[in-house]
Amino acid sequence: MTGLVVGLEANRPTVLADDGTRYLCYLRGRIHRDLGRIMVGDRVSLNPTDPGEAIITDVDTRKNTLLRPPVANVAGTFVVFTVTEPRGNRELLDKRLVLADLSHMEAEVVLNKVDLSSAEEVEAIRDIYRKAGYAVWPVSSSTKEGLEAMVSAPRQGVWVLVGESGVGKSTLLAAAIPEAIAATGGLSRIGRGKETTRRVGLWRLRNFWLADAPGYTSLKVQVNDARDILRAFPEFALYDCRYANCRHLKEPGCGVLAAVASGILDSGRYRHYVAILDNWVTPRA
Ligand SMILES: Nc1nc2c(ncn2[C@@H]2O[C@H](COP(=O)(O)OP(=O)(O)OP(=O)(O)O)[C@@H](O)[C@H]2O)c(=O)[nH]1
Ligand SMILES: [Mg+2]
Ligand SMILES: [Zn+2]
Repeated sequence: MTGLVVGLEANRPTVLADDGTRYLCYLRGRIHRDLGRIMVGDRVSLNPTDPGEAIITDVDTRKNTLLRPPVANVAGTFVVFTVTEPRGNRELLDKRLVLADLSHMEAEVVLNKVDLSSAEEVEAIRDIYRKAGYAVWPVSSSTKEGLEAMVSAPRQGVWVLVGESGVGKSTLLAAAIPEAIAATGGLSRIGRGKETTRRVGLWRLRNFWLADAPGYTSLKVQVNDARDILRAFPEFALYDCRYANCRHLKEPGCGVLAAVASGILDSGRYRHYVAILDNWVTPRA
């Protein structure tokens, strides 16, 4: 049978088999040597041994991995952003959206703390990211406004909350999966300071899984091709450029530059695109 690793306690994986049964697992010899490498989110083959216990015989090849928190096969990230308290840095938001794309993950934008923000500002940001093709969820983790709409949207697989410190990732987790907090006696603090722990669990939320540890993805990557960055700026493709391979920097007849100049295209998104190109793209020699 096959299943999904939903927990990892003292290196013993808990697997939810496809028939709905939970097994506390051991790893077989060959895989045992790679023990450190089994992760929540892994798809595995297993053979039951005793009631509630099974041996893992194989681990599927991963689609991608996140290191903080350690989760395999991440389908998507919720990039949490706040308009106020703290005033969010939109360049970091755009970087996280690019990173998700580069890692073959979907991304959705969560605008948290709407109870503290001006409705106009929230609507302006929402509009920019909707036009860029992202699902945007204005929510308040405090009042739970918008939370139901966010969690009940159709999506599949394993999702992780990511974002800057203080935007409310932990509060959002507690609001979305109170059982997780009750079960663990607090939120896991993976990869932060001295409290680093390997514990991370997956919780079923409607039609997807949510990791109970937020992400602090490193915002440094190396990319060879500007087109890999452009995929995360799909709204630029709405404008026609003279050259098919236009990078929208200084090329004559660039429709993106014209759209920014006339104010149709958000200049922030454009500036961040240029900054990301500068920071991350190393042209092939
Ligand atoms: N008013 C209001 N406050 C919120 C909301 N969400 C979170 N907060 C508060 O914002 C502060 C930071 O929230 P956390 O959940 O700790 O933020 P975090 O993203 O987990 O921060 P780090 O763990 O440092 O990365 C806390 O004081 C929360 O109570 C919200 O929707 N509205
Ligand atoms: Mg937190
Ligand atoms: Zn162009």
